[in-house]
Amino acid sequence: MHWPTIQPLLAMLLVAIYLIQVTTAAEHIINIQNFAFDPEAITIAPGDSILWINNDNAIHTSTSDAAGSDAGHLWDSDTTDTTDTTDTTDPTSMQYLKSHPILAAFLAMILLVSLVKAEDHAVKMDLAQFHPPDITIKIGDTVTWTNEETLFGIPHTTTADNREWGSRFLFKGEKYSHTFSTAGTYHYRCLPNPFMTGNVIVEN
Ligand SMILES: [Cu+2]
Repeated sequence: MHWPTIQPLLAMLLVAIYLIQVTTAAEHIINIQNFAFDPEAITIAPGDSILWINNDNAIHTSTSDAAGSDAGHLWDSDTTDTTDTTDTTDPTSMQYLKSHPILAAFLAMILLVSLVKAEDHAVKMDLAQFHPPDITIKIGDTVTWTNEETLFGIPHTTTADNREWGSRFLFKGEKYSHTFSTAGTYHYRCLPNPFMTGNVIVEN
């Protein structure tokens, strides 16, 4: 498959992975009761959150033992909020996206934009005809004409009746491209072969 064909599939796959990752991020609750954590031990996935709730009348904190490289605690409810997020294992890139939903959403958006990206359409010049003679495209798309003439390799032009575009004489193997920014039907011809005509229909 060539790249423009793969792009939408790739984008859909990554958006699907993103949605699965985002919807599987869990929040766990640890209750503080009778001077104890309940549960005392908990297993979570990278990207998950833990919410500690104090049900005692006494004041408690949730403070990690482990000192970081700058001698700080990984989390400490005394210095931050009562809620904190911890990653106790090295997250993979996908788990990283899971714990950074805004970044993941941004990447998903870029991929979606690539879906609606402008396309390039090919029109062949052969046997003194345009193939296909009529082509329907979207605003922003490009048409590329290529002389693939099998009849003595005679040269052709692609020339709009309204002169919006006009190529020089294209010899066998040569190309000419034009990008369309306005909707409409564009009739065009080959100057040395006036019977050789085509239409580009540009839709919104
Ligand atoms: Cu021609």
